[in-house]
Amino acid sequence: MSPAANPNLFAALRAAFPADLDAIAIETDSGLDYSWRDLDRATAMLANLLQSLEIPAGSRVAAHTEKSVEALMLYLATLRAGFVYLPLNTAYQAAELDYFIGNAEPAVVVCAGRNFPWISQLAFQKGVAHVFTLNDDRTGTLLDRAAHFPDTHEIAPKAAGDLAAILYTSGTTGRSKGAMLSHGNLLSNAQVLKDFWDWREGDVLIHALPIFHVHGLFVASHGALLNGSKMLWLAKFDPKAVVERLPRATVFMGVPTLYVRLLQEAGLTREACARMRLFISGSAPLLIETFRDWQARTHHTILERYGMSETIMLTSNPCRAADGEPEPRRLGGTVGPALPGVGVRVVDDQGVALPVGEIGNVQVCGPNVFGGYWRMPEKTAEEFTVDGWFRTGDVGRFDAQGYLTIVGRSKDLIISGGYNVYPAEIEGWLNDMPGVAESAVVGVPHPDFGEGVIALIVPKAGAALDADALVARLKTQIAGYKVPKRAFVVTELPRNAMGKVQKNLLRDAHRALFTG
Ligand code: MCA
Ligand code: AMP
Repeated sequence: MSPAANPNLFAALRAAFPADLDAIAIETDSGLDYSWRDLDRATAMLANLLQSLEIPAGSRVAAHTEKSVEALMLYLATLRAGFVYLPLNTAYQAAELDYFIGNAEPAVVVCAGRNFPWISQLAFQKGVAHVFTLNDDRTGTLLDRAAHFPDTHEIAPKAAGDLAAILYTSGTTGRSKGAMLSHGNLLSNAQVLKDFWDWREGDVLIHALPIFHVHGLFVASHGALLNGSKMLWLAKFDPKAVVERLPRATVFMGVPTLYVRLLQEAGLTREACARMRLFISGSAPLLIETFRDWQARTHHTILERYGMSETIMLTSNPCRAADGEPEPRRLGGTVGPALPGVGVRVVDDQGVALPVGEIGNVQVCGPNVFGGYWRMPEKTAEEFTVDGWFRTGDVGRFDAQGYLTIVGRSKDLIISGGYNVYPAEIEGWLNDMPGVAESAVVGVPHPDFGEGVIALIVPKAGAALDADALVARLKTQIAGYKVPKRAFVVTELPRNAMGKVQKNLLRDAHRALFTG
């Protein structure tokens, strides 16, 4: 099948490789250069390996691997071979992995060698047929095995609606849900962004985000790959390393915490950013102070955009200036208008569209919107309206120019440093601890993470609780970024007449905890 006729996302990415396959595609912070030919050959070998396993069509390939170019290649190879990629944050511990592996039932799990003993045990118990290792220094059984396979591979034919990836997003109640994204969802969004963000010849992306989530794996990587652009690859965000690379780059993407930390670098100057074309922020609200400080320091205006795991990108401030205007109209505090082809509406609780300026529920539709939650038809049905719009759980308003401002969330969600933390999940863990009667987890302003997670814990009658000890215990159970930065033992939680915990009062009472 010709690349143009194959809706496999990898076919489109491969077709965008530059003619000179020996040009550098990725330059890493450990001093390695990968050419486009390297990407092509290594993904072919990995795809051949995956296909040799004779796993059924639609099999999931789960990756719990540190950020590395080889981990990116595993993602691309999974697409190439026609399987379904399931990225897992390496901060997840045993209980979290137990759930994801049990729910997604992957045929293949790839993990770091040092985690092989516990992850393989867990995976084999759940019936996973193949567990490989992949370390961040190009070692491990995955690459050892792939080395025996041919370095050419016919891209698997796929339909646009076929599943390409599953991204778990935590549920407000109950367990995490796997958002099912198709080749068509990912490719249509990547193509829209290529045009909307004006990707052009000579662009160079600093890739400093993790590759377990939409922002780093899809928005950043697809952007560069679909434009045949070089990436300056950082295995971990390091503000000094970013500043050092700015003079050789044109595009940077980050969550607000990255911008806050970059502003603390003396080397972040107008001169250092002279070649830069575009700074993009998303995944969490960018404070207007950060937006303004960035403008003052670099003379660049950050472009803020908005998206979700279920939908990829939805809205964006403009990249280009409109006809007759000297500058692109990027408004701080807003996430811009709906992207081309994406429907965004603000409705009241009855689903009636609200006029400009009024605050309501944000609902969306478009070719980028996912097909549903993995094996959760009831949850899927709940989150879509009868006329097919997805309820984002975000609350916002439009201005007269069609710019959306996100003013809050109807879902009980904390976003800390760009990572989502669901209070219900943390409260569940705390409530299970001996001596705990109940707990409430809220987010309060944090100068680095945007929101800082805190917990208020009520002891059972007669129990003496040590909040720090409970936090220390939580750290051994769940991903570190979810663990409350502070916890307090309290005698009771404020409740309204209906008996519901008044989290707004808790947030107000602790508003200045991190910011003074
Ligand atoms: C790390 N820690 C955190 C966070 N990250 N605590 C709260 N919030 C966080 N985000 C804690 C660790 O548990 C650890 O705690 C300590 O900080 C040091 O860990 P380390 O990994 O060294 O931290 P770091 O390198 O400083 O990480 C901060 C970070 C990182 C660079 C801001 O969180 C990050 O890369 N965030 C980006 C997330 C992202 O890509 N989100 C996109 C989601 P201890 O010392 O106690 O053990 S996609 C999305 O949201 C949608 C679709 C969209 O619109 O893009
Ligand atoms: P996730 O579940 O990780 O996909 O997170 C999606 C959520 O992140 C959205 O529903 C929003 O609440 C939030 N989000 C993403 N980008 C922005 C932004 N620019 N401003 C405010 N919130 C954002």
